[in-house]
Amino acid sequence: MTTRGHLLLKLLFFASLLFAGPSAAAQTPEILKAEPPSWWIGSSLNPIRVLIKGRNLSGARVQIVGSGLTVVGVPKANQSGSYLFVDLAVSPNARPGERTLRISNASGSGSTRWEILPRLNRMGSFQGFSPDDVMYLVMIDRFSDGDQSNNDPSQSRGLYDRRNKYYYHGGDLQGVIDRLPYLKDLGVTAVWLTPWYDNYDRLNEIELKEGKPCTGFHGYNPQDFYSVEEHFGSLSKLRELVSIAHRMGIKIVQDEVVNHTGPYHPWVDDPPTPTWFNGTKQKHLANVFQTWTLHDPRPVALLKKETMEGWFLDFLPDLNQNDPEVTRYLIQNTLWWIGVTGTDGIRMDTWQYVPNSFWRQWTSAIKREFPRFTVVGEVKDGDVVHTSYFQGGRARDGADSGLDSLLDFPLFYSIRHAFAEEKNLDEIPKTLGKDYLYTNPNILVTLLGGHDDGRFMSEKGASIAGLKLANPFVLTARGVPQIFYGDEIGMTGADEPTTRADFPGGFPGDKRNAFTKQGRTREEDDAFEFIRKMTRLHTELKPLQRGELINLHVSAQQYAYARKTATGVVVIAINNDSKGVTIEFEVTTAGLANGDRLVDRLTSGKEIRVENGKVSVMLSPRSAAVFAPR
Ligand SMILES: [Ca+2]
Ligand SMILES: [Ca+2]
Ligand SMILES: [Ca+2]
Repeated sequence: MTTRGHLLLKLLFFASLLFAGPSAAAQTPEILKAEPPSWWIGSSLNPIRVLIKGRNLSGARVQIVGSGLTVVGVPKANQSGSYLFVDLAVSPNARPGERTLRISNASGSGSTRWEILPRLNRMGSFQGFSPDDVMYLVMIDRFSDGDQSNNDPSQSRGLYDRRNKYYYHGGDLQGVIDRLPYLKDLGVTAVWLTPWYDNYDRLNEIELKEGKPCTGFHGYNPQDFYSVEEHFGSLSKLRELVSIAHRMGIKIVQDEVVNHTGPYHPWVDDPPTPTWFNGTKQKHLANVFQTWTLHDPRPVALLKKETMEGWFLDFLPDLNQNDPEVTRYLIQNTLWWIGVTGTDGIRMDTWQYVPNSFWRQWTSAIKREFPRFTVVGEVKDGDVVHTSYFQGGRARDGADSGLDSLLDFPLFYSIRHAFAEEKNLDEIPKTLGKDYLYTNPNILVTLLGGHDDGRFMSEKGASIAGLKLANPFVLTARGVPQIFYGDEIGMTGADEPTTRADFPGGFPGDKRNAFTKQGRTREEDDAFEFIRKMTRLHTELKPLQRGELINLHVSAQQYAYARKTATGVVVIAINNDSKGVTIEFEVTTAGLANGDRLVDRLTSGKEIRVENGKVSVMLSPRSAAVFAPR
C-alpha cells in the first residue's frame, strides 16, 4: 500500500471514531445467546469456552454471580463486538443449577443464565453401536407426525406443505417415540436420526429445486448448532426420546454436520473470527468434488484446496477447521449434544471434506469423555481404495482421524447391482475381497438403501425377490447392518426427493397405516415379515454379529459363506439366478465336521449334513438360506 493510501485510511479511521467512537464504546453490552448454554461437572474438558453472541462486547468484563464457576483468562471479542469468547471453569464441587454471567463495560452491564449440570449418569448411555446392532435410518420429517401443533410453528411459518416434496411434512421426535414399539418389533436396536439441529426458518431462495425455493426439512442446513428444529420438537422432547429408546434397548445415533453451516446461519454475515469460514459469502472457492486428490500423493494444490475448502454447491458456507476457535467450538458442540442427550453414536456428514488434523482432535475428545462411543463417517464413494483411506487406525495426510466406521458405499453399489439389477452376484465377494484395505472392515455400516439415493425397489429390474436376497445378505455379512426407513415394506422412490417420501400411516389423514399388519398390502407385509425374521436371526445367532466371515463357494450367481466364532458357526448360501441350483462346497474351514447337521432357519427349514467335509445345498431360484446347527 502507498503512503498516501495509509494516510487516507488513518483519516477514515479517526473520522469513524468521531462519528461513532465515544458513544459506541459507551453502549451497554447486550447478550443474545451463550453457546454452550450449559456443561456438566466432572467433564474431561474444563474450562469450557463459551461463545457469547450479543452487542457492544468489545473490551467487556465477565463476572459470575454464584459459586462453582470461574472465569479463566481474559475474554476475547471479535472486532465488531458481536461475539465474545469466555473460558469458564466448572468446579468439581459445584452445586448443579443456574448461574448468571454478568457482562459489563463502563456504561453498564447485561447478563445471561448459564447452567451447571450434574455429573453425567453413564449407565445405559453413550454405548456405541457395534455389529451386534441392527440400525435403522429415520428421516425425521418423513417418518411420523406425532405432534401436529408443531407443523407450522410461529418461528417459521409457511414451510409446511405435504404436497410439496421440498417442504416440511410434519414428522417429528414425538412421531419417532410413537413408533419405537414398531421398530422394536421389527428387530431394530439402533436408530440413526437425520439431523435435528435448528435449520433456517425461511424459504431457501439460494438453492432452487425444480426452479422453486425449498426448505431445510432434511436437517443438513443448520442455522443454530445448539437448538432443536422447531418442526421436530424441543431439547426436552429429544431427551425423552433417547431415554425411552434406551429403556427399550434401542440406541440413538445423531447425524452431525461440521463441514458447513446452512446458507442462512447468522455467522455468514457476522463471523466470530475473521477466519471462521474458508472465504466469505462474496468471495470463496466453489467445491469441485475432486475427492481423489485427497489421497493423491502428488495432488494439484488448487484442486485439493477447492475440494477441502470450496463451498458445497457454491452456497453452503465451509467452516474453517484450521481456525482453532472453530475447532474448539465444534468439539464442544459434539460433546455437549452427547452429554445432554445420552446418545450412543454419531453419523458424520461429508467426512472427507474436513481435514484429518481436525478429526484427530475431535475423535480424541469424544473418546476421552465417552470411551465406548462410536462414529460412522459418510464418504460417498464406490471405490474401496478411496473409502478405506478415511478409516482411522493409521496416519493419513499427517494424522490418524480416529474414525471408527464408514458407511459401506462400495458394498452398497455391489448389492444394488447384484440383487436389484440382477447382475452377477460375484461382484459382492469381489468387493469384500478388498477388505484388507480397511483397518477394521467389521465395524463398517452396511446398507442397501439410504436417503441420498433412489430406493432399492426403484432400481431398474428390482423386485421383492431381490429385496429378499439383499436383506439376508446385509444382515448376515460382516459389518453393522442398516435399514433405511420404509425399505422393510418395499417403498419406492427413484431419486433423492422421492426416496424421502412419507411413511404411509405416519401422517394425519393417511388412508392406511403400514406400521400395522392390517394397514400393509400383502406384498408389503410379506417383505416386512421376511425382514423381521432376518433381523431376529441376526440378534439370535451370535456368529452373524461377531463371527469371522469365511468364503466357502463363489460362482457367477451363487455365493456361500460362513460366520464363525470360537463357539458357533452359521452358513449362508445365496442363489441369485432365476433357475434353481444345487451347490456343493467344503465346510471344514468353517470348523464343521462330518456328521454335523445344519438347518435352514430362514426359509425352507431343510436340513443338510456334512459328508466328506462338504455340504450339498439345493437352492430355489433367487433364494437365500441361513444354516445354523440343529
Ligand atoms: Ca409434527
Ligand atoms: Ca428452524
Ligand atoms: Ca470443508
